[in-house]
Amino acid sequence: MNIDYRNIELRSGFWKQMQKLNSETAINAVWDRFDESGRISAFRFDWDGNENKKPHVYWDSDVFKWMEGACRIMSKEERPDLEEKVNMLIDLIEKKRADDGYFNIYFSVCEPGKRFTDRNMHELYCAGHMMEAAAAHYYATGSDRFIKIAADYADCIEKVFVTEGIAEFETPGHQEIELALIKLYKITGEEHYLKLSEHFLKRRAVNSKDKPIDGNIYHAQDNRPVEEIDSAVGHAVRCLYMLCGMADCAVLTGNKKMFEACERTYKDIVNSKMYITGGVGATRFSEAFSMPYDLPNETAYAETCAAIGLMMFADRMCKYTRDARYADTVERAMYNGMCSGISLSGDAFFYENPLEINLGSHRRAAVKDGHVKLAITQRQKVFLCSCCPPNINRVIPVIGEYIYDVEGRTGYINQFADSVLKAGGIEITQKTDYPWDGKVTITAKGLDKLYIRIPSWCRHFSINKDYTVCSGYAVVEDNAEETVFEMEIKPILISSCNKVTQNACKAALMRGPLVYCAESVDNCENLYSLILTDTNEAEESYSEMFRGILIRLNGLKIPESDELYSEAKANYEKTKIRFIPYYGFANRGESNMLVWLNYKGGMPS
Ligand code: FUB
Ligand code: ZN
Repeated sequence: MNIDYRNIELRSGFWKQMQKLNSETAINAVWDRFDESGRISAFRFDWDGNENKKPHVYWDSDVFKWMEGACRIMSKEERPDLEEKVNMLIDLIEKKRADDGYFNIYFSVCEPGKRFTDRNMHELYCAGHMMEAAAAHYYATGSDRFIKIAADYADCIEKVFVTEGIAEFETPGHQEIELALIKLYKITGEEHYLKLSEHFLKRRAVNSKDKPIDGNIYHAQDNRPVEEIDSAVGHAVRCLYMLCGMADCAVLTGNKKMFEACERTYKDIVNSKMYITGGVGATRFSEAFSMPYDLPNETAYAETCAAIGLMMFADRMCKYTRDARYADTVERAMYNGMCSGISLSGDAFFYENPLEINLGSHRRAAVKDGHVKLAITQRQKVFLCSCCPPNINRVIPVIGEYIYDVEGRTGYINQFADSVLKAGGIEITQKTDYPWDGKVTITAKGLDKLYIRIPSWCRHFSINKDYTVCSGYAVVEDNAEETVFEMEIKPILISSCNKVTQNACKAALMRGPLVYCAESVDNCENLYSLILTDTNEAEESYSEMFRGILIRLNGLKIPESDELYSEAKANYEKTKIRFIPYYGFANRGESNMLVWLNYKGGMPS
């Protein structure tokens, strides 16, 4: 049985609050900014030649992602305001598209006659996002109007790239259309869309095999044919969207080699290229994956879209393999690297998500080291390149899909949230205040077996009935009475592999799936003078503002001194170190911030 977010209701708690924030604030805030910046009116194709207002090559995609988010909200709530905007855009797309189905603002308005001549100009990427928006519209409204427009465009692309082979490049410069074509295939049942997706995947890197290795070849993953890859290279979002397409395509076409490439590359990411927050793409140069274990904190790029891409990929892998470890990665990215991308107020966003802010470095960069680029320290309402905010808009409404899955009479709980799934004769409910509390009370109807993920961060758990363990899940067969799954959630200090040199002698605080950070606004200005020792006597308190639990730990502080050098002494002072959930950093003005703090455990015995 195919279930999707429409089968799932969130009832309360963390994700329900996020959905409320998204549908009441974020979706409107992003629309307003897109309207002000000219992204919406660009759909009228009325650019007047003013260079300052020139439509950007990926404006279409920003708006398509917003439409996807709006449609997903519309499928759950009465939202005539969103419906009107979506319809207005579909009207414009229908009116402005070319006779052969082609639709692209930049190449219709700014460079007519140049379609499909420059691989780096995001045409196929924008097309993919149109298909995804159209799929969401189809599911939300049942109307086939937009999906037909998207299918016409896909037919046009197929003609140009396959049947006639007249495009000036072979594969998308920015992957996305591969996974989108599969959505189109699933709705229309037309196999040639799946074939087109497979075509784009299989042609990638085929012609660059003999080219000299330089940065460009990695940027868009042109270094190796997809079936051979074993590491994540280049632009992180491109790589992750490609992996999503590969996983889907491999499963639908039975391509074992392609699926194994997904498994290898996933391992490379989570074993050496992922921040503790689930952020990926460590370097701003090329917005790319760096070398293994190169995970600098202050200059972490960790684009919000990349964390979302990792969620999307890991979720697919979880569903295709039924291995709960993939869902651990989803959880890591969704609570931390993705949620840090949106302000607590819901109307401002981070594109980059650093794990360290040192305002001193920012002042120095401004005065002396103009070439040093650091992430901004405050969330913004819109960016010149604004891919991340609408990506949040579209993911939060479908978070239910990450929570549950069903196959035949077997149910899967991959994530925990106060929610209910109803599909066919099956009903699964979770009652919980997760991630703040580890108790989840579950009822299941119409199932033979229920798989409950045992998170890898969880050291102790209990279940009130018999269960077996399979691939990271507790499997419960007796679902007549409610199942009480209880995870011990408490603050834990985490260290990183010593190959991550930036984190040597440091530890990060986690509580359940949440990563915490210390900000100077709650502590001292110089966070580098703080030392973590243990979590004994950790104090927890609930904060309305952060919609969650804050933590206070006993720790040490190196005394302030103006003496440049002096004899080393362990003359630390006792102090309290205050932490907030990482997703909430930079919501109270500019502040220094650290995820990884100095750590000093006891001597080995
Ligand atoms: O290029 C389109 C989007 O903008 C990418 O996915 C992001 O990384 C940003 O470059
Ligand atoms: Zn982005």
